[in-house]
Amino acid sequence: MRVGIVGCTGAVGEELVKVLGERQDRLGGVTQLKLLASAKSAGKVMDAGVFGPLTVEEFSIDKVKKLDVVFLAVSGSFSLKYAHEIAKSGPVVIDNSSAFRNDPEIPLVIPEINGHTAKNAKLIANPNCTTAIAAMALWPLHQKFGIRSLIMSTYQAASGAGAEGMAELEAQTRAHVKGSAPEVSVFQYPLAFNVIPHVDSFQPNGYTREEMKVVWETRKIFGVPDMDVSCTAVRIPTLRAHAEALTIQTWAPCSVEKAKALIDEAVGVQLVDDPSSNKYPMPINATAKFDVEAGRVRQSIVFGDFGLDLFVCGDQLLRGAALNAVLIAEFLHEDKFEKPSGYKPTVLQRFMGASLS
Ligand code: 11C
Repeated sequence: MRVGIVGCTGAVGEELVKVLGERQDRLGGVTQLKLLASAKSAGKVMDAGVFGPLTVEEFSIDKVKKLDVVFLAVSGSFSLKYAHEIAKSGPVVIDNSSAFRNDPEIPLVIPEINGHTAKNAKLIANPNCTTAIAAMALWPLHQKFGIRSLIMSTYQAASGAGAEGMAELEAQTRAHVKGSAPEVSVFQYPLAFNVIPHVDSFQPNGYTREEMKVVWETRKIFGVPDMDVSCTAVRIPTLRAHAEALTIQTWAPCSVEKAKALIDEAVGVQLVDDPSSNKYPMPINATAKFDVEAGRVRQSIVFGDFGLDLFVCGDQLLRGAALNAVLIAEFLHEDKFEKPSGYKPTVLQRFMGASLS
């Protein structure tokens, strides 16, 4: 497979190079890897691991049209301008930006959940990290119990703001230790020793765009346009793994034991749930791991037999970006597009649900 990465010098671009190196066998081997970026980075030599040192080239359509897959790890405005043109010129485009996620014509894909929607697509959107990490733990529960509503609170790492965000957190932490004033440019306030309930721009409804991405994207990936979803997104001073507290209300009765067994069996999620020995998901352990960690599973006090609380952590740059994108390419290569069965609430359940709320 001939592969290109546009935006190779960013935090996600660098992870794409590493993940491709690790998993290239699953793509039938990567015979050519082209690293592309803006004119500013062109000429830079990058250590591309198993692919050796590679020189970054300035992006142009001509340079990508003979490739099989092009990953875009660039801004939404770049994707809007070039993604369709690249796809028309030949390669399949897997776009990590938010540009096309809400476009009904473009599949938004987590391969383990809705890979079938990518069949024959030339342009595929990769979800927001916050959505993808939660979805991995929620999907097995949704298939069995049917998620009627989801309430999420997030604890998001600095890497969500790219390599600059991580560098700013590290610099602020060093400044704090030295007793000097923190410099702030990426985040709205100092992030070190603080939490900031503001990720992305505020929307007219008072939610942030990050919070609304969780609403829009979860509905689209699960194929449930009327799922009730609400999110409060908060930036915290961790480096690269997001943590999320999830509360679900289900259509069918659920139990902690069954939920744990379902998470344990699911691909891409690891059950970490043994409170008696202080084992639960944490960013420090989820960092650099392909699997999302899920644990602290409890029967909901609010929703009783029809609800659960849980806590998840996932590497923002991997399941939240680079790994998911590479898994999409693997899924296309494998060419298996069975549609998984989701839970369908009965008419009676819907009627009873409506009369209870
Ligand atoms: C953050 N979730 O943590 C964002 C980063 O829509 O792909 C990813 C933004 C996106 O800041």
